[in-house]
Amino acid sequence: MIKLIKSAKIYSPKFLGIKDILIVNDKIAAIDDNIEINFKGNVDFEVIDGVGMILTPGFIDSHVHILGGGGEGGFSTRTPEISLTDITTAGVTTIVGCLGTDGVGRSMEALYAKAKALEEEGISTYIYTGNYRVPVTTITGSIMKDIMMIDKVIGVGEIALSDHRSSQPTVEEIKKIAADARVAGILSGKAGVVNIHLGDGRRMLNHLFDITENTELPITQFIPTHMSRNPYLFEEAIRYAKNGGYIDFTTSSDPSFWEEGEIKASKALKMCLDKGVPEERITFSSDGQGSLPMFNDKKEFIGLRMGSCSTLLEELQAAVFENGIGIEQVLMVLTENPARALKLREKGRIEKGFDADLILLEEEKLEINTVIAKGKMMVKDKKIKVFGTFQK
Ligand code: FWO
Ligand code: ZN
Repeated sequence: MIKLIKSAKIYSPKFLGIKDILIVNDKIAAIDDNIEINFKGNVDFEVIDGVGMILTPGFIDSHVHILGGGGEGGFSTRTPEISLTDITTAGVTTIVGCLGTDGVGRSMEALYAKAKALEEEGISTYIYTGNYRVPVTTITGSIMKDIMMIDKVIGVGEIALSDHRSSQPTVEEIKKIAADARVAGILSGKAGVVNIHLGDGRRMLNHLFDITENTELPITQFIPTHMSRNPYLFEEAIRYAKNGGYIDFTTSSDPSFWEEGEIKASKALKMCLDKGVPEERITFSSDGQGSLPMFNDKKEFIGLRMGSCSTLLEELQAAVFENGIGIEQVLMVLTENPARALKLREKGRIEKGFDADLILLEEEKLEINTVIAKGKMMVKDKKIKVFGTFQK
């Protein structure tokens, strides 16, 4: 299977200029000013016209409830599992699945099966072992065995802190979880990160500052998310990032959250860059299929919406068009930075030998035209590939 994309503007995310890209099977085989090849005989070969388009790495979404989530309003508020179309039409070619509040009605085994299903359908999938709660519910009975023995498990999460729905874990419990995840990651060549869900509670990042200041664990062992959900946490997030930590902003949101002080991910990125946070410390993730529950000040449930992977592109567009951030910088938080944080080798950049995970965006409005995952066409000229055929 060979594809040649001609004359696209390449953002790798660094701008490389107008180039041709040769894709052989699932890899980027060559990037050059002008690549000419012609075959005799029947070869599976396709030329894609990239004129007027921007070519970027496929998005890496590090926090998606691929099995569905929710339930905070009772069983009828469980959210549905994700479909391949929800993912590919969002430009996502690599996804990390997780469980959330409900670690009883949803199982790690089912999460793994869903990740395998999406892999069979053509995208790259990984999972975090566990859910909001401590002790961590695993597949093998051990965090270290899950990370070392199950290829798709790259870390632990999402573990809830500073939230009325958390298991109220002690800092000692979080230390032990991170220690196990780290060593299992080292022994298996994986990130072994702990994805931390931050709620609106006043204790914010106290546990993480305590751990990174009083143990040997590196600050990059954690990926704290929802970091712009309120202005106080956002201020702490900036301090935490300046200490060398990763900070992840959730792109799924609701206007009612903004009234309560949540800072839109695109705005949070702008404010971070203006305050001198190094761009390589910041990531976006969608919380796709996760519930966005609303509670009143007595913590009573008043309703919920659902996150979507499509908000990654919406916040990319908002960052460029509403906040004036250069597309190279915005693409970093969706591609190269999550790839580095999660130690996903050969992903997150357009480089010879890297996985052929690519998006063609129409230059004017940065809308998705084509999505290629591991060299396979998933969306072509805005038509979506469903069960093997391209449909509008
Ligand atoms: C966030 C996922 C939240 C689930 O605080 O954590 O609930 O299990 O599906 N979502 N609990 C949403 C905010 C960041 C807006 C989750 C959810
Ligand atoms: Zn969460």
